Amino acid sequence: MKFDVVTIFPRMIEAGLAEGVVGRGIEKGVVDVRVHDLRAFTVDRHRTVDDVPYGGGPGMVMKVEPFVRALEAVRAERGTPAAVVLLSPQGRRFDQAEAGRLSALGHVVLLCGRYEGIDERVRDLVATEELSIGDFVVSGGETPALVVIDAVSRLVPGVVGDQESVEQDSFAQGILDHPHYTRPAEYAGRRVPDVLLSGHHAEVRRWRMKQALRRTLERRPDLIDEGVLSGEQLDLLAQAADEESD
Ligand code: 4FV
Repeated sequence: MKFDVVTIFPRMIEAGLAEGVVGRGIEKGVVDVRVHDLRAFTVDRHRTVDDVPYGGGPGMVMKVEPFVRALEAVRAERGTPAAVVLLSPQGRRFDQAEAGRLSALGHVVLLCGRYEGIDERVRDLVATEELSIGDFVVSGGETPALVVIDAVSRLVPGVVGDQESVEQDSFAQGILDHPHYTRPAEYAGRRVPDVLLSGHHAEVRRWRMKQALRRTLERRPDLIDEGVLSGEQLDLLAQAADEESD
């Protein structure tokens, strides 16, 4: 999986990718991230990437020309990407399904904004799509870009050691994750559920599925799509619902 990130803060991206499974995925060469400093695509000696907004108002707007030149350079150096994603609050909501879609594209460019916003012509001339990591405002597109790279890279075979754990991730099955426990078996008077100490793998699997469904029902009923649940899951969901109502 290839990523090209265009930003005025390259070190923020490099630092965010230096550790953990994504960092190891990059070391293993399974994920290939190239970071491009937007200022390298300016032509004035002040390396200007922003300017005052037409129509007045607070703050600054990022100029279109540096982004256009940056994309030309990415195409020349790395080939034509399958998608050029602008990270912004105006984008489509990024979620696990979007991560899956991007992970199948092979080569994605991520454009990071700063200041009040980006000249609209970047959307028309450079970006092929726009993604938001949520209905809140952060100070730049770098953190959203790191969120996208992390979530997508985990789906690239060979990045997460145990692929099974990716399949069991929250949302991978469209529902929330089940509770997890490790030693000690008792802490502050709280014992680990006996079923997890029983060694009965089938009962453990059913308990975990039921807990995941119960938690989803409680916290994110919007995620429950009975159409995709198996017969067993529907039974467990009904049991969880009954227990909720008791
Ligand atoms: C954002 C988001 C986000 C808006 C102006 C950066 C900021 C500043 N990006 N999902 N939420 N971006 O808040 O993607 O340029």
